[in-house]
Amino acid sequence: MIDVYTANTPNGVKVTIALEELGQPYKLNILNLSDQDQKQDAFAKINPNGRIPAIVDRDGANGKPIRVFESGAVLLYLAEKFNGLLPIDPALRIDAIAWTYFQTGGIGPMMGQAGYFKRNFPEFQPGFDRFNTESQRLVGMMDQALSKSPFLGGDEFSIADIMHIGWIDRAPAYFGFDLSTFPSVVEWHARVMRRDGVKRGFSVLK
Ligand SMILES: N[C@@H](CCC(=O)N[C@@H](CS)C(=O)NCC(=O)O)C(=O)O
Repeated sequence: MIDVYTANTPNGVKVTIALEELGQPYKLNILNLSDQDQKQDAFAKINPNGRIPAIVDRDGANGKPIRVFESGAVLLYLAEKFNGLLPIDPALRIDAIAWTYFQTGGIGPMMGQAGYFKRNFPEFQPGFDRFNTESQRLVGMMDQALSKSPFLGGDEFSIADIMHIGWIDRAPAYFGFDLSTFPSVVEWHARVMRRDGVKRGFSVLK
């Protein structure tokens, strides 16, 4: 059984989507981020970075529980453990993993900071512009890739798509991101949101 520690956020939804898509049972622990549940000592043993999402696999390697933090690592762990959500072909597989890193190193922090400036320092335009411009460039890269294949990792839906869907879904409301200039991303968003596992992954957190 997998214990999931998460919340209703673009990073938090990744793990519930992955487990729903993989058809695996899990125990959901929803943390209250406003109450700082993620900064409590007990949670630091699961994620020393004090953030969600994270998991504990009660049946980890060598029969011992294992904790995994950082959403990219969590999805890789689940994909490998349950043999799904990653292409078998080595070239396609590493491409899906590259897009997974792209999300945690690019889309996540850039969109996160754009939203932060929009909400907290709306009068400081240079702060917002810096992160919004970079977000636009990164989504432009996704648009290029998605104009050639239905999913970020190629023909197969994979963890690469799960990493991005919550961010793309929320960016318009979060910081006024205009998706309409990225038609392939708009089509991909609709394609991914139609999947039953994706729908369930979002709805269990609402
Ligand atoms: N790189 C991390 C980012 C995790 C992250 O920033 N999570 C946010 C929610 S979307 C969080 O826990 N925020 C609460 C806090 O920073 O205290 C990952 O991909 O797992």
